[in-house]
Amino acid sequence: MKRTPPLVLLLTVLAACGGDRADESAQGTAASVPGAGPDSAMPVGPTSPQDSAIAKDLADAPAAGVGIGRATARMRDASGRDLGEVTLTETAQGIQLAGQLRGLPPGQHAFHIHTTGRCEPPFESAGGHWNPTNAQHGFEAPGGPHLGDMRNITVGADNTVVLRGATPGGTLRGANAVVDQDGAAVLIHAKPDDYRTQPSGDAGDRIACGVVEMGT
Ligand SMILES: [Cu+2]
Repeated sequence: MKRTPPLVLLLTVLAACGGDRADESAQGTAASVPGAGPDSAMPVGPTSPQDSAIAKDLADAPAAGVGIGRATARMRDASGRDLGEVTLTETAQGIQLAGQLRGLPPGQHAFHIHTTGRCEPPFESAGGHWNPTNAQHGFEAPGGPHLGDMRNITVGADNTVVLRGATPGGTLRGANAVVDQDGAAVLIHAKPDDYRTQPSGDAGDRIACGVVEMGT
């Protein structure tokens, strides 16, 4: 590879100054990500509004779990296509969810835990929202939210999303356990959750589903 010291020096200096454009250029030079052009950056970064909302949800939650459990949900669309995996980790404040999914329509989508661990298209088999505390649906509803309510996810133009979620007060196997006799499922809907319409946020069709499986 032909080296061009003046450019490298310039990039180094700009990166050291914290210039965003220089950072992007330097990263693009250092590591080429297949299929990742300048317009396909992940929309949800570590400092997104969604992350801030999740952090606040958890900070406001009373201690719930003991932080020992881990589970996964293999997400599939109605045709059975594998979209990726969501990991559920029990923390002292609740369950945190994380994953990278592909093959979803761009835009905002509701992201919930539903009460039954059955994913038979069109996924009505997963039942309603996981709601062991008999709450109202939605972050903005009086008496809400359900334990299974999570913040909307935003899928990028490249049909992928790095998602995060949290269910403050929930546990995998302790009090208000998500993994009960009939299990549970992680669901993604066609539309965003409006955080207030009963009983499920006017989120539309169920477009992806994954049965929650406890880790070993
Ligand atoms: Cu749902």
